Amino acid sequence: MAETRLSISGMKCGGCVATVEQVLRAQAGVESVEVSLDNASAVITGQADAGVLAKAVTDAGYPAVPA
Ligand SMILES: [Cu+2]
Repeated sequence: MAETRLSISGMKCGGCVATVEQVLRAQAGVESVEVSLDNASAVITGQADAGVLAKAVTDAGYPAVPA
């Protein structure tokens, strides 16, 4: 099972975390999602492409890059 880590900026509260989780879970190939507000990061398992995941989160308003 592939694991992808993203560095995500702009998350300020649990609502932001929920939004990011929702966006990531909606992507094809995603098995599980763990978003950390404290670490400004996410860990995703599954076969999704890191660049695609980063773009989806960025497009939702939280600039993200593969970490
Ligand atoms: Cu928020």
